[in-house]
Amino acid sequence: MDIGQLKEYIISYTLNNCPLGNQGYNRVLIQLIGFLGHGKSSLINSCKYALYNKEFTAHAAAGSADGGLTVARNAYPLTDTITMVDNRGCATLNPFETGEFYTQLGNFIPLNEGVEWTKEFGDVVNRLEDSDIEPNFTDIIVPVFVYSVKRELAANEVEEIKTFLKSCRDLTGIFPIIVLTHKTSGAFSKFRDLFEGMGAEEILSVENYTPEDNLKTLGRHLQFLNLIHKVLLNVNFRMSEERNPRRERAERKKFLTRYFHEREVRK
Ligand SMILES: Nc1nc2c(ncn2[C@@H]2O[C@H](COP(=O)(O)OP(=O)(O)O)[C@@H](O)[C@H]2O)c(=O)[nH]1
Ligand SMILES: [Mg+2]
Repeated sequence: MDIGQLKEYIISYTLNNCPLGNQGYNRVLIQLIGFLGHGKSSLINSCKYALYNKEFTAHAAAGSADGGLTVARNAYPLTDTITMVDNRGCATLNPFETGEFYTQLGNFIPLNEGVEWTKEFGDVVNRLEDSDIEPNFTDIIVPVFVYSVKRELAANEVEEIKTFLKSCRDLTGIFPIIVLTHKTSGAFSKFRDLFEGMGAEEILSVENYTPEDNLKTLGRHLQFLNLIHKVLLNVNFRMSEERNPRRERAERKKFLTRYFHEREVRK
């Protein structure tokens, strides 16, 4: 596909055209997860820019390099079918933070609302129960893990991330696609090998468009279109089998209940 065909494929993509129809799903939710300040918001802005080729606009507010800004869990529609979610990031990946990620990833926190970090077991259970009032089960969730190659990883963190990525796979049925950001500012091939060793199937490296540097080139645009294309290939694969959206939500809820229970027991 050339760039025009790639854009057309993405923009006109609809779940209704899957071999077995939409099976009750109506949206592809690309869920961005990762540490604070690694470029999640910038990735959303870059995808919009590459897809529509208008002036570069910062739709998702990007924060400072050390902090990052996102506290609400905001959704940014890319097309009629595809939406990107800027999840709340964190500084480390301890059991507390990962629990929050799984809750966001499983769609048990509403979109476009602030995310309260919840520590106590009672609060965690209440939040899960409350999510049943207006359950969301019509999204096909695709996890994307955003990681800046400017940040070094300690050995224990590698193990933590490996476990985390595998759990994201168990929760969503898709191994998180890895996006390495700041690719011209670090040893991205080292991280490529590292993530491949953690079981990652798709690893893309990008230089995000930013307010400071948004000179568009073919190669740079393609980085982002290729990412969305990879997402849709994963969706097509899942949608080629019979699925039940309500059952899948129930499975995600069981996963979370189990996770929080085990965490509480260990505590
Ligand atoms: N040079 C460069 N800067 C980036 C890249 N990605 C993000 N940034 C900058 O890093 C800072 C944090 O990015 P942001 O998107 O807010 O991270 P988030 O917290 O994960 O949403 C911002 O100042 C961005 O402009 C990249 O690939 N290259
Ligand atoms: Mg952000």
